[in-house]
Parts: sequence; structure tokens; C-alpha cells
Amino acid sequence: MKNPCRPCLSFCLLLCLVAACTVRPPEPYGAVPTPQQLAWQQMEMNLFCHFGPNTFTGAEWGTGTEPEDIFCPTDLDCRQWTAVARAAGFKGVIITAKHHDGFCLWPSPESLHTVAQSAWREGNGDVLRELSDACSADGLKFGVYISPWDRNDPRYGTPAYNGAFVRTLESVLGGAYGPVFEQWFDGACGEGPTGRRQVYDWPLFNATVHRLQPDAVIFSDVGPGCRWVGNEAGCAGRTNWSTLEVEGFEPGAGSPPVEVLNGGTPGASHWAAAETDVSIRPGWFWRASETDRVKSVRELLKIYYESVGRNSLLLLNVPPDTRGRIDAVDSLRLLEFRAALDDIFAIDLASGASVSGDSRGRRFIPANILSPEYDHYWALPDGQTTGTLMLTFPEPRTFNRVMLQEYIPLGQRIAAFHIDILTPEGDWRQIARETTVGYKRIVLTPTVTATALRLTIDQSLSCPTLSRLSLFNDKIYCEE
Ligand code: FUL
Repeated sequence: MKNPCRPCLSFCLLLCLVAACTVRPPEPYGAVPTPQQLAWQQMEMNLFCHFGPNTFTGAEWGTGTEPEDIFCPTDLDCRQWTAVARAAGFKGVIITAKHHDGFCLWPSPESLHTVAQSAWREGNGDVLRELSDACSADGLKFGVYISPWDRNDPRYGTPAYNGAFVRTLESVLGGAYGPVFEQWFDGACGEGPTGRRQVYDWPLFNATVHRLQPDAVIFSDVGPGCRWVGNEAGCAGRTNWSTLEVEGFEPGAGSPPVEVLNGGTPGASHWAAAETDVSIRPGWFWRASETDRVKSVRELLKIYYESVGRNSLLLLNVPPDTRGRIDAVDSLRLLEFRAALDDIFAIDLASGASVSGDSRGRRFIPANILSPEYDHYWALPDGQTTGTLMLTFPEPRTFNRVMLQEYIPLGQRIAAFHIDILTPEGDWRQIARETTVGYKRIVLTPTVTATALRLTIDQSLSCPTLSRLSLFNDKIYCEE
């Protein structure tokens, strides 16, 4: 006679086996990015285009009284902008649709200070139309800067302005120009203590953007989508959390201190990664007199390391000139910058290493840090907030950049780490001691030759994750 318990026993054994093989991923820790915020951060570099009356007057902040005919690009070609952006590796373009002077680069029905009142293209021009079309033709995302501060609108400083501003947003975001990946809200206001004072309805502005463009990431000093990095020098904090305490703060004068914006707040309940906006020229708008001061490749690489390499997105301003084209000097510089990045990051010197260390088991093994798939990551067991990973190379490797990537869909966790190498002579040597990682961290180290590398996580807000560790040898931007 058959034993009636046998099938039951085998089933239980099978269940135990499955349970042993299935290792759960860590639970998300604290605030995590939305899918849109993650996709936004993965863009890494976007182009900022300041363009408008200031391009023709040489001002940084127009007064709002400029005659509309001032805006007269002689040879506007947005495909030239997007061709340059694409060749240089940018993923999106953000244009100053309305800067502080109030001039609208599209025929806004809410204003009498727009391209429609200018003689440019006999009042039939629309820069947003041409740029959004060029972006879709070249596979780039399209974003808009629409300044709340408006020196032209007579309603500014009265309750009527907020409604007018919402209708302005609606005319851009309502679908006429297709999907908008980022809405840029500048917090600047130069009215001064005796000027007009507008109490902005930020909840209404943000709700309008979300209603019309649910996938748009909203930039302001304090988000909600992404935050200002706190300076215009191209420099994110060496410690840079993508979480920010936003309670009680608002864009502009009510924002947190710039040091807080620069580094974020560890463990805060809101996800608002830093965006580093910086100009390739001294000013935000094009001026002939500044063409000899376009940043060098070396300066751009420094900015790249201190923005993208410090867990921030880089929004690099390259302003079109009075023709409506990107100056040859700037476009050439961008292509040189691209060539330098391609050269530096061409060969991942970590590949082929054998990787060992603790892990929470299957699916989260140390070797995952060499996988190009972002979703293949290494993780420690729950409750374990320190640990090491060791890479052993088949032959000595020479490098000076260590690139790390946390798996941020589960939150930003790592708070302190250090890196040691084993020299061919057999000595261990520490080459870096840092704090945060985030989506991407590129650690600049001295140029070293190593037979092994050890990454030690010294502190983490919860069990750490790591999606990638890569090594590169930068022979162009060497600090030594
Ligand atoms: C600042 C503005 O006042 C500048 O003109 C520029 O647009 C910059 C990106 O943001 O706050």
C-alpha cells in the first residue's frame, strides 16, 4: 500500500526548496523616486537654451519694456540646436519660453508681449513649435522654463496674476507642443523691497502642470520633481542626498539655505534630486563679447564630475545667438566635450574582475555590480548596514575614476564608504573616503595600478544596494 503522506511530504520539501531559492529584494527605504523622476535622472545631461529679447539687447534681466520687434532672429534653425545637442549626448532641451521680461516665445493668448506682436516672421513665428518639432525629429525630450516673475504683465503683484499665469501654463502645456518632460520654475525675483509683490499660488501652479502633463518633472528650488542645486557654478555637494525636507519651504525667498539645497537632507520624506544648472558662457544669454569666454573642455569635465558624477542631473546652458543658431564656438566645444567623455568612459577596467563579498543571496550577488543592467544589483541582508565587496583583477589595472551606482528605486541609502586597492607589490592602500553615492557617483582618485580593489560600506541608512561599480582611466582631466 502506498504511504498517503508521501505526496504531501514531497510538496512540503518542494515548498521549502523554493523558499530557500527565493530571496526577497530589500524593502524600499524612505522616499523613493517616481518612475518619471528615475527616467529624468537617467537622462544625465540636458541642454538649457536662454533665448529672447535679452539675446538682442545684451541684458541678463530685461525690464519688460523692450519693444517686441527687438526679438528678430535672422536665421532661426532649431534643428541646428537639436543636432548639436544630440551629437553631444544631451537627452533633452529646455527653453526659456518666458523669461523675467515676460516676452513669450510663442503666441500666448494671455499676453500682448509675444512673438505675435513682433515683426519676426510677420507675427506668425512660434519658437516653441519649431523647437518641439525639432526635438521630436531628433529624438530629444522637450522642456520649458516659464518664469513666474514677470516684469511686463500689468497684473503682476495683484491676485489676478495667478490666474493669468495658470492660463499661460495651459497654453504651453495643454498639448499644443506635445509631451513636456520638465517644467522649470525659476524662483528669482528682483523686484526689491519696494517693488510689486506677488504671492504665488504654488499648489495651483504645480497642480496645473500635473493635470496637463502628468509625466513632467517640476523643477523649482524645492521641487516637487527636482530641486535647484543651490548655485550656478556647476557644483553639486560632495555629499548629495536626493531626499529633501520640504515642509514649510517654498521656491524663491522661502527656500532652504543653499547649503541644504546643495547636499539634500538624509532620510527626508520627499524625493527631489538635485539639478545643476550652469552656463557654458559667463552669462545666461548669448553676447558676442563673451564668445572668447566659452568654457574649456577641462572646465566642462570638472562640471560633469561635480554634477553627474555627484548624483545630480546637469542642465548645461548653451544660448542661441542673434541668428537663432548655436554659435560655432559653443557647438564645437560641445563636440570636443563629447569626444573627451567618450574617450574617458570607453573602457570599463572593472570588467573581467572576480567579485566576492557578503550578499543577501541569489539575484543580489556581488557579481551583479559588473552587469550593465541597472535592475541587476547587489544587496546586503536586511539589518546589515556595513559590508565589503572585493574585486580581484586577472592582471594589474591602472585607473583613476571609480564609478558607483546605487539602485535608487529602493531609495538612497549609502552614507559613508571608502576604497582600498592592493598594489602589485602586495600593499593595501586607501585611495578614497567619501559619503553618498545615489544614482551615480564618480570618485576621482589618484592614478593607481592595482591587482584588487576593496569597497567598504561604512554606513548606510538601511541595507545597501549597488547596481554598478566601474573603473576608468581619465588621461584628459587629471588632477595630479
Ligand atoms: C536665474 C535667473 O534669474 C537667470 O536669469 C537664469 O534664468 C537662471 C537659470 O535662473 O534664477
